Amino acid sequence: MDLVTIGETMVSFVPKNYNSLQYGADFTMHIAGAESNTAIGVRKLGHTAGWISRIGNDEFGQFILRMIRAEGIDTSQVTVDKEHKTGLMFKSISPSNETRVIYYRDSSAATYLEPSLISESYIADAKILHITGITPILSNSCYETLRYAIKTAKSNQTLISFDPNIRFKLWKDQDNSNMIKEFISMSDILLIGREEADFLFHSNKIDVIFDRMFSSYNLQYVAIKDGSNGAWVANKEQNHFTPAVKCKSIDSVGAGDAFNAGFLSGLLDNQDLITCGRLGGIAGAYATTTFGDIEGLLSKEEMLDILNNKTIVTR
Ligand code: KDG
Repeated sequence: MDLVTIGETMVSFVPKNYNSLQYGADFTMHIAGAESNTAIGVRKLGHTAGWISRIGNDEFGQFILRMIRAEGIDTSQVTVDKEHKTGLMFKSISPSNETRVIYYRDSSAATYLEPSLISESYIADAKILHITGITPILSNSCYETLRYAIKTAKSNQTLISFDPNIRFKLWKDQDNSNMIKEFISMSDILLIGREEADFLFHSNKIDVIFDRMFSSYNLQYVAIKDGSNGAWVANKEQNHFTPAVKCKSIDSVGAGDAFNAGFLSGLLDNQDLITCGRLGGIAGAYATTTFGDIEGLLSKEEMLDILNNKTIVTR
């Protein structure tokens, strides 16, 4: 596989209207998982990808599996948990278009991922292992699973890509910064949100943040994603700003995962740093044009048309 990832995917219920949910809503069913979002994005851009997870023995689990398989992701490493249910989440969209997320995922099947479920050869054969800071927060066994996968990746030259994806709703009252930093210290590629970078590296100046990142950790590549303001991409020698791509944005959830997919697909294709940043920026922007996390992910053909400013004939 070009990319292998580990994490929870939930069924995401997206309301058709902009009411507060206390007044009721009609919902459409989607899938949402930062890791599977990135895997699907990479796959759509022409690479192979596998998703390691655990789902409940229920219809929601089957829905997730069917959707992810339909995108061409390898799901051979997904296990079914007969005792615990698939996690769910609900989106609530305010009239000003702000999306809120409500989780129903405590003790979900995915929180019972454990190191014994990880195949050493599956990780060893991958070019990139992509993980996020959501998974280790879910449970101690999830934390241990990631540490085991990273250890395996490291002894087999599999690159480790990490997105902190800080979800304060999951942190509850605990400060998990040190755990996130522990994962950064084990990573080769760091894909991080601007606010997360400011928070973890105690500065709001990009140059200071890059200095702190590259001097404290053994990172090869970093991307700092700042939503509609653009992104910065860097390696040890250089950093570049990538302006944001203009598009009709309706829901920003999933944009960071799509950016990761664009950036990582560029690395897999041996593109230069600036092109990787542009691929990330385009993928991230188009992901915001739909209410689901994956529906706005671009195919390779669409991506190349946009990258090359080709006029798209629609009729
Ligand atoms: O990045 C978007 C995802 O984070 C979200 O849709 C679902 O994985 C998810 C989470 O844990 O919040």
